Amino acid sequence: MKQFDIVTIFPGIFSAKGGPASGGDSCCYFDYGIMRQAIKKKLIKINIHDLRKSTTDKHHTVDDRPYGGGPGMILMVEPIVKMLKSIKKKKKTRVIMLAPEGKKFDQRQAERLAKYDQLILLCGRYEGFDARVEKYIDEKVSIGDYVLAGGELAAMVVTEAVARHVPGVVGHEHALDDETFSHDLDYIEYPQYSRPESYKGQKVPKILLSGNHAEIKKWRQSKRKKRK
Ligand code: 6GU
Repeated sequence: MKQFDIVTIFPGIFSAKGGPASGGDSCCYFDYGIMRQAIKKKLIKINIHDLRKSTTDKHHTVDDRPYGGGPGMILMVEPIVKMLKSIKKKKKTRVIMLAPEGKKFDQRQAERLAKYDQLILLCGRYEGFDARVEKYIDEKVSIGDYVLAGGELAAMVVTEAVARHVPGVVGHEHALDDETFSHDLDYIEYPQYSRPESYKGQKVPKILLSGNHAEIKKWRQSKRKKRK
């Protein structure tokens, strides 16, 4: 069982009214497809933590204006440290801050992070975090060179990409051992077709209907393209 603990000021993004992904009955992203199955089979566990629950003032303040001035608000250090303390740590835990200035996430990073028992994912909002939060994290991760309003989408991306490396999460129909399915991201996979055999003049290549598996394999290899 691999555990993901996502810390956010918008828990509803992940589980409206605490959906099945977090033990309730409404729905959100992780309540579908491979992620839903992985949770149901107890291969992974995803906990969503509302940062506002770690505040001490009556207004549940999580953000404040930066010293020295400047636009926007930043996430305060105290609620975050309090939250990190309250999340029970597994043996091998990694605390990750999702931030656009972080190290670029890719398939290799996903494989690396899959080696931990637990990932704590801190979602930023506003103009970022109080710099003193950095002492409490292990690394910063970004999902690409563009700016998002917050780390929540990035946390979803990281969670799914890492979860796919947990044995049993990706089913046999996508078995990693079939060489034509070798997840070599330098290549674009061969084109695939399903019914109907002919669609508005576009026909399924004859070879795929031949039943000749050796020839089909050869054809598919020939159709794989190097990615730009
Ligand atoms: Cl992790 N956060 C934000 N706010 N924007 C991003 C990102 C993260 N990764 C790419 N853009």
